Formats: sequence, structure tokens, C-alpha cells
Amino acid sequence: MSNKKVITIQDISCYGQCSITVALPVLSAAGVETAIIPSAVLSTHTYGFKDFTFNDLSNDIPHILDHHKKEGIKFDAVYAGYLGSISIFPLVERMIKDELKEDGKFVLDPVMGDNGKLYPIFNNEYVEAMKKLCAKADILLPNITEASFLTGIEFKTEYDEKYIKSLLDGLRKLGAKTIILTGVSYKEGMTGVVVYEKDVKYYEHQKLQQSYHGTGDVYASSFLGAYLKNNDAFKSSKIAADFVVKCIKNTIGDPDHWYGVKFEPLLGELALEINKK
Ligand code: PXL
Repeated sequence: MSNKKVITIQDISCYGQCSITVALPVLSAAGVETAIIPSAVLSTHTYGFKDFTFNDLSNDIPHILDHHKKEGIKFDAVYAGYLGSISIFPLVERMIKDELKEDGKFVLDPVMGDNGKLYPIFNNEYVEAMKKLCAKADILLPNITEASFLTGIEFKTEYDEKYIKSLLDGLRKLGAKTIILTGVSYKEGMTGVVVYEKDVKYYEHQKLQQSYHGTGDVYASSFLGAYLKNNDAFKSSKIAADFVVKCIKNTIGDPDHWYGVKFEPLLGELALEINKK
């Protein structure tokens, strides 16, 4: 039987452990063949580094997609992460149309912000473009900040189940099918992930004091790796959440490693967990 195949469109941050430099190793460890479309090339990610370079690749991508189309290359999933500029959005739509197998899934991590704020270089126009892309998502993986920008519902740090349900309903209204909402914390010292398919399920786990850049990318990539290896959405969410917690624990206490998580030594354990029968 051939491996599942995914094509991911997100940036290459040359240094900083996020986006493609996370997606490739994580998905490969899961046993999923991974192709890439780099949306942009940056010298580092944009969080905590000064004077990073940014080169948008929207002029190259149409030629790459033309060639793939000519070759008839198709995937089980198109996975979009950090896109970087508005000009990339129509190209993602083209990928959904041209590169997905008939039963293939469009998986969207609407990377835009955290802690109630948009990441540098993003604005309202970007949020509006992301809303339109959400309509196409078979699986959408926002954090609460992104969910609040996408739905126009106020960002809160303290909330109840009713608030979370309003975010989920708002995202459904945009057209997203399955929603995996991360960073949902109802109790001190705990956090978790809400999975909204036919019903709403919650997986709660320990919340660590320290947070790190790139953990959203580790989460989405490990979720997708697990999902494409026949784990259901809830099980995949749990595997990804447990993996992120382990990665953070493995990084805490190393002040030189402030820019991302040290996930590499844990990939073997992730592979075993994903492929456990
Ligand atoms: O981890 C999300 C991400 C990906 N890529 C780049 C980023 C960020 C978040 O800031 O800056 C370039």
C-alpha cells in the first residue's frame, strides 16, 4: 500500500523551527510523504528576531502548479499554514482545485496571531482573505486569537463553554467543517483542545508556564500526521497535544533556545504513538 501524500504550503523560515522546517520532519516521522510549496522565504521567523528578510514567492508558485497539473500530481491532503501575503491566497485555492484527490482534504491552520494580537505584517485585509479560505476548510485548526479575529468575537483570556461554543459556531458559519480549537483553558494549570465535528469534545491536559513560538505548527503537523494514519480527529488532537507538551518540557530550562521547541529528539516517540494499533 502506498503512503499517504500531503502537499503543504507555508513559509520557509531559514532559522527558527517553524512552518516547513517543522512540517517536513514531523510528517515524515508519521510516515506521510510530504511535498512543499514555499509561500515565502524569510531569514528567520518574525517573532522575537529583528530585521528579518522576507521574500514572497507568489510569482514562482503558478509555474510550479502548472507543472504539477501537467504531470497529474495529486495529494490526499493540501495543508496550508503561514502564507505571509494576500497574493498567496488565490494560489491556495488553485491547489485545492487542482492538487487534491477526489476524497482529499483541505486542512487549514489559519496562522495569523496569538495572545490576542496579529503577528507582525498582518492586517484586516489578511484576516478577510483568511475568512474566505476558511469556507473551503475540511479541517480548520485555529487558536483562540485566530478564532476571535475570524469570527469578529471579542478575544478573552477568561471564558466559559458558552464563549467557546460561540467561536465554534462562528467558524462553522464561515463554512469550515471540522474545527480543532487549540489553547482552550477552563481551569488554572490546565489547557486543552476542543474538537467540533458532529458534537463537541474536549481533551484537557496540563498547561505549562512557558510558551514557545512554533508550537502551533508542531501541533497542526502532528495532528495531520496522525489523522492521515487513520486516527480519528479526536485521537489525532490528543496525540498532537501530548506531543506539544513533551516538546515544551524538553525545551524549558534552556535559555538559549527561546525561539522554538526542541522537538527533534521526540520524533521517534511520536511515530510510535501515531502508528500504535
Ligand atoms: O509559527 C507561525 C509562524 C510561521 N512562520 C513565520 C512566523 C510565524 C509566527 O510568527 O513569523 C514566518
